[in-house]
Amino acid sequence: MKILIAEDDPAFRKLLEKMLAHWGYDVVAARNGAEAYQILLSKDRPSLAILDWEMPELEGIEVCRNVRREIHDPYIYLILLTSHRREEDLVAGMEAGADDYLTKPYKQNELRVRLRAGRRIVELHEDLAAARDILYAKATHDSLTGLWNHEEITEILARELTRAEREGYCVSVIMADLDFFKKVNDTYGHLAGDAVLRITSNKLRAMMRPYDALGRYGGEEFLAVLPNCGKGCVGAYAQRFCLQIGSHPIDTSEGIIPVTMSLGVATTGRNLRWDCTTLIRAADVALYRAKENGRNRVEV
Ligand code: GH3
Ligand code: MG
Ligand code: MG
Ligand code: MG
Ligand code: MG
Repeated sequence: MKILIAEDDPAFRKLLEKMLAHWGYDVVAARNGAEAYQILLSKDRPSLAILDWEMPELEGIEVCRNVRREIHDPYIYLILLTSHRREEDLVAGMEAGADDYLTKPYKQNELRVRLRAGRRIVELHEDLAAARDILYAKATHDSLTGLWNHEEITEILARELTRAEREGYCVSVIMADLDFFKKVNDTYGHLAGDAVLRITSNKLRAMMRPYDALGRYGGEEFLAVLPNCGKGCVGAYAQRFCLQIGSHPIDTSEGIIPVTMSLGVATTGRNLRWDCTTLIRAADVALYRAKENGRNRVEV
């Protein structure tokens, strides 16, 4: 584990460095508080820090305050190591954000086990962060296709509409639905149907700009959110989708499956207030028309 030592006394710093390296830590050293804080702000920051109190430029206690104010993730475990031995100092140090407080001259074994306790806290934070990331991914993505799920793509659309109104550009959506998909399942089986959904998702995603969003709106329905894309732009987009899906049958373990897609598009006006429901409903109406007019086509 990476550890920072901030200490202005060169001899004491060297001693600490050697000892921590001997205990297996990956040691980074700073000669003053300002340098220490810069290191803690850096991308590859240490997750443990031992800070002297009295240092030039920035005191250890100030480093604690800055870290707690500015850096929340990942957690940095802070230990003040100081010759300030009064109870008020300990209270002030811990109130400034230190996790632990040790006085000089320190006892080697005590420092070693206190660091171990710090490591446990850091590891707990890391586990929590990983669990949080997994939960977030699960809560926002569709597990079959990896696309945004219904709730998230709707949220994304709502956010884009707010931003578009503020910044004065339009937003378009495409509602795309695979044609006669029930028949694909009936003919080739559900696993092949799943493969078709996955491959179709990948193909659509690959055709989009990085700032567009694609979600699985329902079973075999996809919703594309295209910020800063007007009527002409969305029409061309949807035509490309339609052509790409309709002219390239999908290779699955159950055989080569021809599929087509019907698409409805809708675009916000520049000055009217548009909400999610209105825009999705408009795209849905257009999709319904595409189905009625023979499928494998785009309607506005
Ligand atoms: P249309 O052209 O009118 O859209 O006909 P359709 O058969 O595609 O539409 P319908 O709504 O009748 O049927 C949708 C089918 O999509 C039925 C359902 O079993 C299938 N489906 C929905 N989600 C999944 C899925 O996750 N995997 C598979 N394999 N099939 C799915
Ligand atoms: Mg000092
Ligand atoms: Mg369908
Ligand atoms: Mg249907
Ligand atoms: Mg459908």
